[in-house]
Amino acid sequence: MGGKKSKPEPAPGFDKPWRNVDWTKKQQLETELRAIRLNHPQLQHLRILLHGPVGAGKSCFINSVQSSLHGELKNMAYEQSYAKKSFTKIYKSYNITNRNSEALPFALNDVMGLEEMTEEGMHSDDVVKAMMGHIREGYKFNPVSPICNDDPFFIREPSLQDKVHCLVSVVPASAISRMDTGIIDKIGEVRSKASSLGIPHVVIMTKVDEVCPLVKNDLTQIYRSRKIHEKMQHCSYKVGPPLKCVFPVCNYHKEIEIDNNKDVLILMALLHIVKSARDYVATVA
Ligand SMILES: Nc1nc2c(ncn2[C@@H]2O[C@H](COP(=O)(O)OP(=O)(O)O)[C@@H](O)[C@H]2O)c(=O)[nH]1
Ligand SMILES: [Mg+2]
Repeated sequence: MGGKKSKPEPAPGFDKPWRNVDWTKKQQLETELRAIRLNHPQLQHLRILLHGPVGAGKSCFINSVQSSLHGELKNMAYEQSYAKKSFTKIYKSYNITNRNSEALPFALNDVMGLEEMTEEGMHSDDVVKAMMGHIREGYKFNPVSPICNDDPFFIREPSLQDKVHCLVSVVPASAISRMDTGIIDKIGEVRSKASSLGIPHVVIMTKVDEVCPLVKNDLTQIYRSRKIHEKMQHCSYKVGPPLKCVFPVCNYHKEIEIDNNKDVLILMALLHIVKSARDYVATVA
């Protein structure tokens, strides 16, 4: 009985980080974001669509981006303290500004949580329609039926400005391993449409603090943590994009002060998203 030899546990951290992060480069990231140019007469800003399960941290990510860029905590998108029902039912676009109140050339769009759409309700149809620019801001999502072509919020012939230029799946590190296959399939449907249109797809992995004590204590350990590496691989495998398009972040969720290390991870992810969107727009000009 009990003759099992226990294998020695691998150390929780790699000797060296597997991605390089300069934790002093927050200002440089802000400067790069401000310097993004679209060179496109039809476009005022790039449109980035966030989607993912209820409670993944989509609203929190929008607020975290705005907080990082303002140097103080901001609450523009409504977060909820329990992840039961999706709060976001109205299709809304958040324009992003910096601390000098300059509008940055991108907006983050928030849709309802994926599990709120019923199995028969055309699955991820509304997310795909939003991605293709058919849904006007202010539309109230109906969980049981997707938008109809004669709805006043339906845009028949979307302009490049109405369309989405980068798709972002927001996935919590703490739930990726046991995420419902129904949700994974819905994300997969949206991804395959994005890929057929050439729209880039990025994954934001939130709640890294909930899966690794090393990282919870010190965010600069993020790329030394085996746990985080493993969760990022899960995200890549289950959601689809390669590992280089998966970005771990820790949102502002309980703190009341700005944190340089959170900001660096959030702004690195944002810069990658915005550059992908800009490059996509350049190809469809
Ligand atoms: N620990 C932790 N909690 C988070 C993080 N991001 C979001 N949350 C919490 O997760 C809950 C749901 O977040 P919310 O942004 O409303 O999710 P949404 O449904 O995707 O918009 C809130 O209670 C947040 O405080 C994170 O990075 N770490
Ligand atoms: Mg939300």
